[in-house]
Amino acid sequence: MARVVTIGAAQMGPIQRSETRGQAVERMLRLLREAHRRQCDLVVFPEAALTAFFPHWYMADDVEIDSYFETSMPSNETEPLFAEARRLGIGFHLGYAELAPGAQGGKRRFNTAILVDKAGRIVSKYRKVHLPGRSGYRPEHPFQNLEKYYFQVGDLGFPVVRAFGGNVGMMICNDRRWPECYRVMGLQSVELIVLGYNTPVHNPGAPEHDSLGNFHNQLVMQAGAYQNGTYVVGVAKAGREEGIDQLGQSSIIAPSGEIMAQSTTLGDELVVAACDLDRCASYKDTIFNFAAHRRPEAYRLIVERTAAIPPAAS
Ligand code: ING
Repeated sequence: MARVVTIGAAQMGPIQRSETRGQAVERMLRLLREAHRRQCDLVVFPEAALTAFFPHWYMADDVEIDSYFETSMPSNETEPLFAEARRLGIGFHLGYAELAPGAQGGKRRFNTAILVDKAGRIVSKYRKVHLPGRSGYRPEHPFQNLEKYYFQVGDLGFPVVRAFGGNVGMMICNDRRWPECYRVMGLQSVELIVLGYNTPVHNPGAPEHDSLGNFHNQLVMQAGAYQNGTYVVGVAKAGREEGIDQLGQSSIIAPSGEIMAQSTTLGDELVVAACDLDRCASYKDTIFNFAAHRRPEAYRLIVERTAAIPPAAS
C-alpha cells in the first residue's frame, strides 16, 4: 500500500504591519478550505505566517517587539485555525515568533515552527538554528535583517517525528541554505521536510547575488531533497511586504530533486502534489545508502570547526 501524502504548499502574499493576526488567520482559513476541497492531508504555511516579517526593521521598545510574538500556541487568534483544521481532518505546519519563559522569570524569543496532526495535536516543534543577517542596525541598508537581534538560536535540534504515515522534519528559511540541516534529518531517515521562508529579492549584504535569488532558492532545496532522499516543501511569504519585495517560488520537491509543483504568483496561492513517501527508498537504498557509503571518520571538521581555516602557505 503506497504511503501517499497529499500536500498543500500554502503560499501567502505579504502581511502588512497594519494587518491583524485575525486577518492573516482568515487568509489561512481560506487556503485551508481550498486544501480540503483538493483532498490535502497536510498544509504548509510560511515562516512568521501571522505577522509582517519584523526582522526587516529595527525596534527598540521591548513591548513593541513582544507584540509580534506568540505567548501560547494555539493562541486566541490561532485557535480558529486549529479548530477548522481538526474539523476538516487536515494537519498543518505553521511558522511564528515564539515568546517562551526563561530562567528566573526571564523570557526567550525564537523563530519557531510547529507540525500539527489531523487531530489538531502539536506533534513536533522546531526553533530556527541559522539566524542570518546581523544583530546591529545598518543605517546604510534600505532594510534590515535583525534576526540575530530579535531571536535566540534554536535549542531543539532538528527533530524528525513519525507523522502522516512517514518521517517528518522541519527547518526555517535560512536553514535551507545549510546542507548540515538536511543531513542531520537524513540521518534520522527523514522522508518529508517542510519549511517556510521570508526571502527578499534584494540582499543588501550581497547585492551581486540578487539576480540569482530564484536559482539559489530552488538549488538548495532540490539538492537537499536529492542528497537525503526526501521530499522538501518550501513555502514563501511572498510579494511586496512593507515595501520589500520577497520571493515566491513555493515548491514541492521530490526525493529525485525534481520540482513537482511550484507557485506562479506572489500572492495567496495553494500548490498541491500527491507525495508517495515510498519513492524515498529509491535514493535511500542506493546512491544515498548512508550505512554503505558514508565515512564519518573523514568528516570530523564538519563538527569540530566553525569558521573556515585556509591552508598554511607552502
Ligand atoms: N531570510 C533569508 C533567507 O535565507 C536572505 C535571508 C535574504 C538570504 C536574501 C539570502 C538572500 O532566505 C531568512 N528569513 O532567513
